[in-house]
Amino acid sequence: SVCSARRAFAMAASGFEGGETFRLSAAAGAGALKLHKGDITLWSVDGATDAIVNAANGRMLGGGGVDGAIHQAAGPQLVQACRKVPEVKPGIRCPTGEARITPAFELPVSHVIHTVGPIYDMDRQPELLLKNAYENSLKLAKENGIQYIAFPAISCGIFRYPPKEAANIAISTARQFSGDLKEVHFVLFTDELYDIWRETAQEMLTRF
Ligand code: AR6
Repeated sequence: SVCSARRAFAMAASGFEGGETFRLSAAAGAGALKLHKGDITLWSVDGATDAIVNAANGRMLGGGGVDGAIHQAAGPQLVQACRKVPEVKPGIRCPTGEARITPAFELPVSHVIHTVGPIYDMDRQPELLLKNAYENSLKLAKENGIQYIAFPAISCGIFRYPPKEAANIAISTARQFSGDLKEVHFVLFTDELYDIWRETAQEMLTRF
């Protein structure tokens, strides 16, 4: 279709083949951490069980930022699948720091993992909540046989988390799951975020 041709072109142009690769730990069989600049809705690993993570809100019915982009690219079936996720309290399907999984519909990946990061200036213990969002996404991935996962910079947009602190939490949490997934990717939307993630990875990890 025109749509998939456009997607294939955008994929090639978005440089997901390149990026930078680090070892998640020194242990034998440890997975890789890969960094890319680009649009997460275009990311996938050919032929693999793969997931992108959505920086959603508790209602899980869409929004702005990466959430809007993911719903737009997945098509209207995604919001229908989200509506079927049970509410844990009125209107809330995914409390802050938790994660939920759905199919990915028109996206090139097999699953979407929806998580909710903290609102930096409003939620108490934002460090713990951001760590929980990454950790619960990675656990859910593992439970669902996902071997390749891509995260955006959760909470670093509308929720205003300071990016350097967010990068420390994101990468140190990914490192704790070094044996469980083949690859953990971060797809950063801006040069600034990409540079911060790269510097943080250089401080914490070694290159392959
Ligand atoms: N690919 C990768 N990253 C993206 C993309 C994209 N296509 N689009 C934006 N980003 P945000 P939050 C980056 O605001 O701070 C929504 O309304 C963006 O530059 O999307 O967790 C939800 O419904 C930023 O670095 O998420 C919630 O209500 C990062 O993704 C709320 O926003 C996250 O920014 C969540 O706020």
